[in-house]
Amino acid sequence: MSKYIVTSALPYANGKLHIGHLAGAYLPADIFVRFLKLKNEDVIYICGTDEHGAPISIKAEAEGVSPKDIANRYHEKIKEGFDAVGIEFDNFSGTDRQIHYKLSQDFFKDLDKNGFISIKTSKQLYCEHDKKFLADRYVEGICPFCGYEGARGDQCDNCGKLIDATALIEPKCMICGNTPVVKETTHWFLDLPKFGDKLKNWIGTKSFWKDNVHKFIMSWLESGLIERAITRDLKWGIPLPIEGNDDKVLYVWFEAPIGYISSTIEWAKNQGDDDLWKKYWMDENTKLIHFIGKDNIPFHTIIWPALLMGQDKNFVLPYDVPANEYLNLEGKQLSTSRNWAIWVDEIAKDFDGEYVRYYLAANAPETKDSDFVWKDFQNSINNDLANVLGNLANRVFTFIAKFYDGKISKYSEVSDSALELLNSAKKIIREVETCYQNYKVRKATKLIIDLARLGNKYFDERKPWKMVKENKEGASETLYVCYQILEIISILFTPVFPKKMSKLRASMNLKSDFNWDDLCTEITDDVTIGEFKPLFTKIEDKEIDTQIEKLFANLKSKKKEKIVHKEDIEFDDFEKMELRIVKIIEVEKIKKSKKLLKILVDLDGEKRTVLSGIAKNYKPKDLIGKKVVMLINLKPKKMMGELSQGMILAATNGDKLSLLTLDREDLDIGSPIS
Ligand code: B3M
Ligand code: ZN
Repeated sequence: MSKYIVTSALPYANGKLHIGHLAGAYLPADIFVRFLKLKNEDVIYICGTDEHGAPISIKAEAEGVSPKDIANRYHEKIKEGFDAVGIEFDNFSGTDRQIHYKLSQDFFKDLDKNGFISIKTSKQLYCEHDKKFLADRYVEGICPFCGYEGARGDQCDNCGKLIDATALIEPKCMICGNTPVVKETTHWFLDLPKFGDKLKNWIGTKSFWKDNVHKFIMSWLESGLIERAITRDLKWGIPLPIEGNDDKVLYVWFEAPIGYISSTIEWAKNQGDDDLWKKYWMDENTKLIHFIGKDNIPFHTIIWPALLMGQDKNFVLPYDVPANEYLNLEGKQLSTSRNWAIWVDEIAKDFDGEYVRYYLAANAPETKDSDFVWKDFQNSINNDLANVLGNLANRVFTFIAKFYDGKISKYSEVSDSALELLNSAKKIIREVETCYQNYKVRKATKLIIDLARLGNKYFDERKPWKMVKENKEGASETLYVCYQILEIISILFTPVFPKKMSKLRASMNLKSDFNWDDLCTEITDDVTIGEFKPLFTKIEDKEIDTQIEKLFANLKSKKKEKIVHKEDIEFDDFEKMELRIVKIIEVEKIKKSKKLLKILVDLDGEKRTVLSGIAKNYKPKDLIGKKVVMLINLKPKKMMGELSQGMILAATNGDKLSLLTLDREDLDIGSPIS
């Protein structure tokens, strides 16, 4: 028997859960854990809220409350969301707790003692309006790797690459919307390159990891490991355990994964055995499995393992990191800020929480992004569940009650068609087991519904409604076999439908304490059924129409930014800028970017290349020949692999954009602006 620690990414305590969270990191893990528990494996399922970092303090500032208030509020709300859809952790903690502070600081101290930390002065973005260094999510801009517009100060959500905030194109302060400046500050860095060989060897043993995860790490390793700042100039967080420097806090991604351990320590204490956590975390045979969304891959496969490797204690390293892709909504990316989302507490109020589990399991974004479509949700509940599985259960119960007084006996001789069905069932059981074991929930659900379909087909072919009149014994064989199929499904589907399957089993008079080994062996010669209520009710069109209306009604359009004035400047400051008229001579699209164009300009004989974020507003051919205003002496910057030598000026309100052009065509190229 193996020991397992299964974790799901710690959700930020700055908002409620939406279905995208569920589909990516929680439901697949919950199903996996329930499966392991059915197999009598020794498994603990660990999670908690991620309560530090910029997302929480930004929200707190916006509302004028303390970060702790925000963390507490959303810790509760997130828990309610999980309860509503039956995500059951063995422990659900939070990172703003004493145990976690101490352990995180110990982690830092061990790394420091073992020579993996260095102190460096580095350049960071600073907002002069808010008097604040803009760490992580305090700043957004265009990703320098893929051109995505909403990239954050530490990572791009689109390509997943980790970003140094100063490399962001067109950075903006998330508090006031102003453009930050670059300022120096001191930080503590994790010396990742020192772990290079060890990480490579370890990852070399992980050929069984999912393709998307493997590819991501390989490209990361190829581009070379660099030192990463693990402290931040923020007030909210775990103080750096170095005397005189407690105005710095540990970077949220340094300490959050340590939360997996601190939550386990809390669990052990609650179990009344303080050391119990060590039996899991310090046994090299434990399988540590992290379920995450794809944006969390680099943290879990490189940085977190390095943190573990740098400890004096012998912690187990991740065994597997099944990362999922994203769930879209009605064909568009989920967006919490625009409220293009379905919130877990809301959907679970309007529909059975297990319908949500089923639909998200059947459409899990395992190998590619998948889509939540309301009509499709309705169809899969009405067709797969009500018409197929629900129908099989209904007819079996109705027949046994009506013609056999609720009691039938095992067949003495089994017909060929029954044998065929039972053999298919055995094969499906093996396949479903492999699927669950390998996090292939999508396929598992499909196989189980297929089994119910086979059951219905067999029932239709045997026509027990006719046979019961001529051959009561033969008809009872049909019912007994279908009852067996339902018994199998009641176990196979337990990880997805814990409540419904337990109800079904109660109606079938099957034991409530069961496990995977009971498959096919638990039925006795005689079976008696109990009271039965249909398992699934169909969803009406109007229920779905209401949801679609609600979705669009709540959609927020992008906010217009308020005007924030900058500090006064001297005339000299203005004079430093070399602004001139240039003429656009060539324009090319940049393949990977929707926003940027590569523009070649003529500056009175001198040619310069500029990358400009105007692709959404201008077609390349319409730009050729235009005379525009350009900032000439802006330091050249490499973006998306190209060197941009200056900046073409434009006015914009976010959506609309206009280049600054001339109202006299005969002005010479190169003319200065003053
Ligand atoms: N709090 C989740 C996110 O990126 C992040 C996960 C932490 S797991 C240690 O939204
Ligand atoms: Zn990117």
